[in-house]
Amino acid sequence: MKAKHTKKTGTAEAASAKTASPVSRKLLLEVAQALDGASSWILFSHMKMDGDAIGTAAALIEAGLLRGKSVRWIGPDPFPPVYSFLAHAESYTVQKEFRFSGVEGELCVFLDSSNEDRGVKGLRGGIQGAFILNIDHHGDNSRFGTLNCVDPTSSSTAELVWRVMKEAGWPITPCIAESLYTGIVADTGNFVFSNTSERTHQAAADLLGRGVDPTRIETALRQTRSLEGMHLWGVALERTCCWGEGAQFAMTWLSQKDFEQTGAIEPDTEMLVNQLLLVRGVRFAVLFVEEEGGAVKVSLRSKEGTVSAVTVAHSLGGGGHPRASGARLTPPLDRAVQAVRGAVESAYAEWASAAR
Ligand SMILES: [Mn+2]
Repeated sequence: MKAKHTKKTGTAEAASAKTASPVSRKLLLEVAQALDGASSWILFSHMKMDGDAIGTAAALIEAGLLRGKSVRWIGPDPFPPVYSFLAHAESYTVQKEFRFSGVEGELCVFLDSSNEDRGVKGLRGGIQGAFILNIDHHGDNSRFGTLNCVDPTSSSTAELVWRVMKEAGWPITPCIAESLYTGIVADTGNFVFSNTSERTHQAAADLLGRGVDPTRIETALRQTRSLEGMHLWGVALERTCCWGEGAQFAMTWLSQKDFEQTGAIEPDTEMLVNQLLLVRGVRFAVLFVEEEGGAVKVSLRSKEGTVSAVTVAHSLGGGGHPRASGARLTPPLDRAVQAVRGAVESAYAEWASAAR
């Protein structure tokens, strides 16, 4: 995105142009029809499943059961315990490999996955012959589905699933509402990220009207940090350093040794990278986490008015959204740091020359 500095007009047209959805009402209905036409649904969650992936799957399980479907929910990674307050959390099964059985009437539903490899390993080829429904909001979605419902203007896959249900007139029970609301707050950082639109708030208002208790979700999701995790954040925050033009890039890192010394675990790093954006003047943040196997997980966050996080992520073989992306690099950690700093700087040079 070559977002030049445009003066904010604050007009309604500007706001609606920003959020005009590429997904038509007709397509929303086609999604509902595809779901209704199948007798059994297999829901796939992507690796390192997040609140959006989980919330949408939980909502669809409830909707599927209400519609008399048999529903399975699988993914390659363990279920993050923080989301176990949601209904149907216990239905999730870890499955590393998947081969489509070829049963008629079975629908494979990918939620919040920009490509099928983000789902269950071995899927390529393994899923031939299946009807794949791809519901997602990642701009880099590879449109791998038989039916693709992809909307990068949607804050979350949950917001998109809400539109499907509304358009089709499906009942949105309190349990579906809570699941979808959780997906939305997870992906918008409680309605503060730039993906938050008028439509996001309309969805939230509708869901709140169905009995969602936002405090229950906030307590379950965020007021759950372990003491070990807080100590790990302390280590990472103390190491934060800034560089680049106007010191607008910030980074920090965590090694396996830091996890050992604090007793923290990898999920404790969730939301950590966002804290770096709290430093005055910082527009781009990077967190490096050395994983157990040695690979280096890189999390990228970007504010408006600088290089996009997904541009940098793509140059590193990763993906994601303009404002939040990630990649996984080979060890050692210090070489990954050099590679990412170089990628940020060259993407910035290109962005700055295009913006001038
Ligand atoms: Mn999402």
